[in-house]
Amino acid sequence: MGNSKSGALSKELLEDLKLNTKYSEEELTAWYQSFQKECPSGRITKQQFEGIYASFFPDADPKAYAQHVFRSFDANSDGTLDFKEYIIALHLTSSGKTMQKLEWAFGLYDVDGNGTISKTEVLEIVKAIFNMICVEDQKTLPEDENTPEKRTDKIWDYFGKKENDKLTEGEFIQGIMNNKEILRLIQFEPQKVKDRIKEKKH
Ligand SMILES: [Ca+2]
Repeated sequence: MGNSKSGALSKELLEDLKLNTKYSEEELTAWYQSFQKECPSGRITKQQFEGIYASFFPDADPKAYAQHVFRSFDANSDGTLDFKEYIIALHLTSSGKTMQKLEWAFGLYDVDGNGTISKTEVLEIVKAIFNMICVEDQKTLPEDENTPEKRTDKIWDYFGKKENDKLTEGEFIQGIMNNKEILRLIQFEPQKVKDRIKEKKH
């Protein structure tokens, strides 16, 4: 990542992002311009990132989820994301390529970063996801997944794991490939995020 603080989006970065996100040149250029305006330093802080999520979900509490997403993209843990990390953080979650998305999801769920996922870590992320579902929508969830605990049990059962077992990245990805239900349960209604981002940008 060059540290060009001002000016246009470099051709290299643009190509890279087009490849990684499926967004058009026009969209990326427009987002880059507003990013530059809001973050003249070229980096976005955790607080600013939380603010963006808060504006997407005014009737819910996305803070915890935003923090987890932020953590999973802040590779060097310096508390900021550059434009590339920011775009991927905001958009990979809703529209990335499958394998890339699954690798990212593993990092999201591996809260302590030790290379495996425990049931407690699943529950932590599922709780953060529940905070983003407004009360009205929560009422429409199926009986066996309408609390973070139930949903976590269901996910853990699908993976065929016992209470204190751990999930490796390989098992995580394989499990999701084998059972589409898991993917639905581990993510926050991606279509909704996508719609909100669209509403916001246009
Ligand atoms: Ca872990």
